[in-house]
Amino acid sequence: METIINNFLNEVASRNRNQPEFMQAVSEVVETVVPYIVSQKIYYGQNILLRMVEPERVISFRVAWIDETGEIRVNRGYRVEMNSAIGPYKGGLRFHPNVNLSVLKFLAFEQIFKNALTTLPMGAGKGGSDFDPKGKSDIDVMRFCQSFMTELARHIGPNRDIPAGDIGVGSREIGYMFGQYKRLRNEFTGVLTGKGLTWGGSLIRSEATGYGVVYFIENMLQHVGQTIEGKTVVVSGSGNVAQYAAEKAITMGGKVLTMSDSSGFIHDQDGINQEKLNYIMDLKNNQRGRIRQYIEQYPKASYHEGQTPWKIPCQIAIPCATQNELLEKDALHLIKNQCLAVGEGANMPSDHGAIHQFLNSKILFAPGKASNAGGVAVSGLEMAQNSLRFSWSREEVNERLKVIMNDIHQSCFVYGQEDQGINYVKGANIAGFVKVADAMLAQGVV
Ligand code: NDP
Ligand code: 2IT
Repeated sequence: METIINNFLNEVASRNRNQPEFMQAVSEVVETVVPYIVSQKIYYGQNILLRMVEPERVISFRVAWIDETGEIRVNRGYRVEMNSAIGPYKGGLRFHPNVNLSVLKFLAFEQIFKNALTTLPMGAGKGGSDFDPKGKSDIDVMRFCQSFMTELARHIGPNRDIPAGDIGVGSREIGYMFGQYKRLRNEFTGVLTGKGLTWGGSLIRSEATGYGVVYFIENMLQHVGQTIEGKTVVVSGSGNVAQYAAEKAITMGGKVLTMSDSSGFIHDQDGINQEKLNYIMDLKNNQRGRIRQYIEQYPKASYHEGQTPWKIPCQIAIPCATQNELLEKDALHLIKNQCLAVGEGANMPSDHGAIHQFLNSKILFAPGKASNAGGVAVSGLEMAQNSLRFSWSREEVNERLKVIMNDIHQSCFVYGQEDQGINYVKGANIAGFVKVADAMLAQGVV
């Protein structure tokens, strides 16, 4: 088995040189899916995984724009259209200086399995730019978004490819991009998700990823006779996913001790309650400030510059910032401190070593492609509402989100059974694979 896996990875690596994040995401899937393929007559010999790792289409383009001082700026834009076996390409756009093809291909690859797990008919894509919205004026962000969309518009559409937000792309950026798309096409369609509530957006979309990860953690805990109530929770990040993961954990009786940004983390031993979280939401979403400002408002808390929060003892850990933010040494701290459950809000936040430490310990570990699927799931519900020209209530969308997270947990349960309990990594990878592979087999070699 090891030889088959290594030969496969060598072949993929030789075609994707200098793409470490992409190879990391592929290896994690291959380790669990290849043994399954070998055991299943219908998949073996069809080179399905080899087809899945090759994007159907990769688009790369120049984004030239003039900033408010009159200087001409140039960024690079991308859209990776990864897989359309079960639906139109679907996935977010990331604006961050470290965006490159390796990062977007890892995200697009994970999106294949995640979108399949949601039970909704969505293929996979991801895109973005090395543009950094941090510290930019609204005018500069608008000009960049308009230039970016001027090229992207020709490649997307409500039945072809439906982008959404991700790191650095929130409601402001979606608004500017939607406005430009509508102007170019002279059509009001559901081409982007994460839209504002008065112009086609869905209730609960902003909350969905964070709420979903907490629903998933609750599912895992219930399975071993526990709940979130009364447990200590460490959250990283302070963006969209982190904010609503913290909010739901607080509502369900958890005590949230930390939040962070790329500069450091804050630790509040008394717990971040809803009032304190509202302060963080205003600081991040309106003032676009830094998490260190929390201790000016709440001086009993502490700020740890340049550090991640994984040494703080907790029962539940929810990484919600970015890839490879939780390393093997961090996993060892969590295990030593008797953490019970780790639910990934971010995409691939735990590195290879950390995942293996979690799997070898008794920790309940939910990989992002299962536990953060609530965001894209509600994007799918936004698409459905746009097609119906109707909007569902907050309760209706939230109920559907809960059912979807439950179903994902159940799929992991079915495919991830092992002697020692459920292996959620294996369960999520195989359940996602089976759905897409069956569609690819039915549609022939394309
Ligand atoms: P936001 O841009 O709203 O927030 C990102 C947060 O992560 C910020 O606190 C940011 O800090 C921090 N961060 C970003 N890059 C780094 C870095 N290199 N090192 C340390 N911290 C970093 O993004 P989201 O909350 O939307 O996304 C967070 C994660 O969740 C990503 O992995 C994303 O792919 C994933 N995700 C998002 C979904 C969504 O619906 N939005 C759905 C599913 C997954 P700073 O402000 O200092 O940069
Ligand atoms: O990683 C993700 O699933 C997202 N950023 C959300 C994608 C979407 O289309 O809502």
